[in-house]
Amino acid sequence: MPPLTDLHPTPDDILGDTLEGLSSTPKRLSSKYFYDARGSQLFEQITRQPEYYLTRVELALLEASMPAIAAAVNDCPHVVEYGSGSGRKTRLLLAGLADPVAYTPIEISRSALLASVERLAEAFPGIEMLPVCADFTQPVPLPRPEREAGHTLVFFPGSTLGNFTADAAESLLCSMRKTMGARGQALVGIDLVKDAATIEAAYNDAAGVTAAFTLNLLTRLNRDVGTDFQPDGFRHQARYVSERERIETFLVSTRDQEVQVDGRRFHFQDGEAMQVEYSHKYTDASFQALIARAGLKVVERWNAPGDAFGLRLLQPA
Ligand code: AVI
Repeated sequence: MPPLTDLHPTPDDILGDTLEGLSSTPKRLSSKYFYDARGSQLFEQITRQPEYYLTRVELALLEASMPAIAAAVNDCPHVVEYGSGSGRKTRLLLAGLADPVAYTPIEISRSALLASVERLAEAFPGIEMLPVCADFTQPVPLPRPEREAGHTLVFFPGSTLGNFTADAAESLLCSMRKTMGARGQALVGIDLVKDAATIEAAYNDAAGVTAAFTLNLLTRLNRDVGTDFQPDGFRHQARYVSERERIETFLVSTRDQEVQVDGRRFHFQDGEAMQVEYSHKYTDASFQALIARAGLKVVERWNAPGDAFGLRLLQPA
C-alpha cells in the first residue's frame, strides 16, 4: 500500500451550493457534482462515443508527441497529476518520460486515488507512488520522493481546465504555479476552438450518454441532499456559444413544476433552463492571455491534426 498523504480536504458543501444555485437567476448547479460513481461511469462511456473526439484525439496526440514531450521536459521529474489518473494517458506519459522519479495523483476521493495508484504501481515498479488526498484547486505541499527529483511536472489532461469559469481557471492556474515551484513545468491538455457543429455533436451524442450524464446530477442530488427532482421532467441541452467560445449545458424543465430542498420550494417554469456546465474551448491567444494572468507562459505546444486538440508545456513566466 503506497503512503497516502491525507490533507483532509474540506468536504464540499453540496447542500449550501445547491440552495445557492437554485436561488440564483438563472438557476444553476455545479458540474463538479456530476462525478458520483454512476456519473464517473457515464463519463467513461462518453469518452468512447464516436462524437466525443476529445479523449481519442488527445491520446493519439500524446502518443505521437511523446518523444518531443520527453525531450522538452527536464529529466527525472516528480510527475504530479491533477485528478486520479488510472488510464492510458498517465501510462503513456510515465512510460515515455526520461526516468520519472515519483508519481503523485492529487484527488479529493480517497477511494479513486488508492485504486489508481494500486493499478499504476504494478505497471511501474520503479516509480515511487506518493498519492495525495487534497483539493487541487488550492496549492498543495508535495511529499518528498526518496530519490531526489529534478523538478515537478504537473499533468492536467482532458481539457478539464475548460470546465472552470475564467476566474476559477485563473485561480487554479495560480495554485498550480505554486504547487510546481519556480523550476516546475506543467503539461496541460486543452480543447481548441473549431467549427461549432463538431463541438456541439461531442456534447449531444446520438446514443444519449451525455444526456444521461447530465441528468444523473439530479438523481445524485436527490440521494445526497434530499432534493426531489424528477429527472423525467428535465431535458439535456448543450449549445456552442461562439462569442464566448464555450459549450453551455443546461437542464431544461419540460413542465411547470416545483422542487423542494431543505424545506424550501423552488418553482420551475415550463421551458426554464438551469445552467449546469461550461466547457471552454481555446485559441492560442485566449489560452495565453489566461495563463499570463496566472504568471505562467507556454514553452512548447503540440496540436493534433486539424488543430482538433492541444497539449501545452507551461512554466512560470
Ligand atoms: C471532464 N470534462 C473535460 C468534460 C468536457 O468535455 O467538458 C466533461 C463532459 N461533459 C459533457 N461531456 C463531457
